[in-house]
Amino acid sequence: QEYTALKLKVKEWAPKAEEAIKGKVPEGADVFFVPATLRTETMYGQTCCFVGPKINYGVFKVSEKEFYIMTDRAARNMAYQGIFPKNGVYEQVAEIAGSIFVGTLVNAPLSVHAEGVRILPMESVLPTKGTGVVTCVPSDSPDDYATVMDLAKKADYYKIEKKWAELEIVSVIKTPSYGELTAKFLVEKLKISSPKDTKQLDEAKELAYKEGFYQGIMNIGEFKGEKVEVAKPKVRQQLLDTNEGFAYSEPERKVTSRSG
Ligand code: ZZB
Repeated sequence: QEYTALKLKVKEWAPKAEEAIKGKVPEGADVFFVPATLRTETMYGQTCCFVGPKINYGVFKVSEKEFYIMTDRAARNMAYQGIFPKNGVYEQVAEIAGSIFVGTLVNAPLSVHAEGVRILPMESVLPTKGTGVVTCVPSDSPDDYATVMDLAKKADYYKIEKKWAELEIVSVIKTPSYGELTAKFLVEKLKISSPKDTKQLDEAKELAYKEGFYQGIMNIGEFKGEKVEVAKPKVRQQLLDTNEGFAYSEPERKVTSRSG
């Protein structure tokens, strides 16, 4: 599985995260959350970035100036893919639970929300897939749409500010069957009422992938009007060229979908 790992630079730590990271990362170094995605063409629509609240994350040193946040498992894989300076070696400077990061403000490359997006909790993030960090695109990912709706509805319960889950959802891709907001359309059509409706969400994801890839037309950005099939590799290449992303491949996959 060839993913694109995206670099979301921390702009402002949540207070608890600031405390946890203090003294572990040199002054002036950049720290990035590193979600893995297969849908680079949707990055314009990022409205937040998810971590599993109960998952333990490592902060890994890539150079004196750059640190990445992801699971230990992902760091180990990356150590054999030329991402760290020495083959097979990766240095962890801190280990922090996902819940601690919630509220941290990060810069999401290409997102229309240039002011930054927040780190938010998602219960269904799998520690065994990708990097354990998931960027949120509620226009095109039914899981993400269902989760941001739930977060906004139960903001107090999740101990977040409601507005963090209510960033505008812009149209990224247009399709003949589902219109301008594929995820919203499918969540409503399949009567999905919570992120726990995993069976319907898996079905929605399948439908969204197919329709988006084969019928989708870009509705935003530099490649607006082009077919998704055509735009997808171009957006990816851009992210690689600007060093806002890098290729990450998962050597073996034990899990094929979020619900297992
Ligand atoms: C942005 C995005 C936008 C995604 C979209 C999907 C969609 P798959 O097909 O099952 O392999 N993901 C990555 N890592 C994890 C994880 N650890 N736990 C849970 N979800 C994870 O799914 C790959 C996608 O699953 C990735 O691409 C990521 O979400 C998520 F519009 O990134 B995606 C119809 C889906 N649309």
